[in-house]
Amino acid sequence: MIRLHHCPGTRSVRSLWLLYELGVDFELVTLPFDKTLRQPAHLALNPAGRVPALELGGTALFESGAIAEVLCERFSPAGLGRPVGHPERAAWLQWVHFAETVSQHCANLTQQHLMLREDHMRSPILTQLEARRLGKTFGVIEAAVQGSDYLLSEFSAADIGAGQAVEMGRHFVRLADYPALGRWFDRLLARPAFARALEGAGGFYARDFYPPLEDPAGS
Ligand SMILES: N[C@@H](CCC(=O)N[C@@H](CS)C(=O)NCC(=O)O)C(=O)O
Repeated sequence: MIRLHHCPGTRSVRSLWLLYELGVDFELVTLPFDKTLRQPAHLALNPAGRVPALELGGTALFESGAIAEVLCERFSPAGLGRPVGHPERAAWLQWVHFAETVSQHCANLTQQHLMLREDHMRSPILTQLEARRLGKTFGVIEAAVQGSDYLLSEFSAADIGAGQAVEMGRHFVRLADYPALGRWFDRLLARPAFARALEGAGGFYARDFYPPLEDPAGS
């Protein structure tokens, strides 16, 4: 039995997209992005009170990179995954987990722009710094996909992790500044499994783009 606990528009899109690409049977539990994640029933699956959480044969996994590794190992070792001994194994692992280097800035920016509702709670400096640091991670992907369709020789779970992170990040850093990344991202968006995994995500970000906040006049 495979059951994914998911909130639309969040990192669990990563696991959902992968499950759709793998074409395996699974049950989807869609949760609101609120205190539901702090309920004992959810904490029993993800003790940090977050998504994704994946129930898989009697265990619960709660880290998206580990979920990608385990699902690929089991269902697509040399397709969406890269098995031990494969020449692209190390690079595959690195990109699967680089998704979190991108996502940490998306999470901080989401918190600043969306979750902190009062202006006095927000830090313009933090939004400027985090947007710059997110842009640097986009630059790393930009360099990797110059002249190639995907992060590795073929589409893989590495593109899924990083692609989902860029989907969040594009609300804070303009893709137009990263043309090769933009073409790679359009290629990913054209995949039916990605479009399906993004269903219902539209409500998460109220705006298409959140520029860094300006410093208050005189400070
Ligand atoms: N490193 C974890 C991060 C999971 C995570 O922070 N998920 C966010 C959604 S993008 C969450 O559930 N946040 C709820 C909260 O912090 O209350 C992973 O990749 O699975």
